[in-house]
Amino acid sequence: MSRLVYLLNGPNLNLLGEREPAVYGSETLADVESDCRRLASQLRLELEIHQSNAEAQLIDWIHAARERAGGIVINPGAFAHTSIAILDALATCQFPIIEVHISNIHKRETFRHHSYVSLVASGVIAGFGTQGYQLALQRIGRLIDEATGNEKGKRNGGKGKSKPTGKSAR
Ligand code: CA2
Repeated sequence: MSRLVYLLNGPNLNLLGEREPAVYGSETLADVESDCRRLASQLRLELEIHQSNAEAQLIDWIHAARERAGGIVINPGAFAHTSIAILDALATCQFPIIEVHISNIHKRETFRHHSYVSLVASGVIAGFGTQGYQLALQRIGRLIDEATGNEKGKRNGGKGKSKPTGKSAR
């Protein structure tokens, strides 16, 4: 499995750090991206990072990821609540998808409580601020490790893949 992870951000997230700091914090998207690049290299993940305000562009990147990547971390922005097209594109992917929301969408307006993307996400992170992206990267790194039988992923899932030691795992 590829260790390439697509980190996708949807509409208006280019404004991060510029407005509404009470909801979305004061880090800019560039800050988030450089934090994620640093963490990705520690996790031996390759990152491809994109943001768009356009649904079609996000779908094209999901299609590209489908061919090349081992996972997607996506903050779909408001498209989480509206876009069956993004759901359909993600549903074609055979690898883990982690959905991130900076704010706790369940504490906000009821129209934000439902996410189409959650239907295909391995996990959802919401309300941890921009730290959520790093938590998502750690999780997707673990899932990729488990799928490829790498040491870090062997805590539970790698039974039978490690060298026999003569000692019981329990
Ligand atoms: O909490 C999140 O990450 C959201 O995905 C952000 C979306 C919102 O529609 C979702 O319900 C939850 C909105 C992104 C708007 O980003 C801005 C950032 C700074 C200033 C203004 C908007």
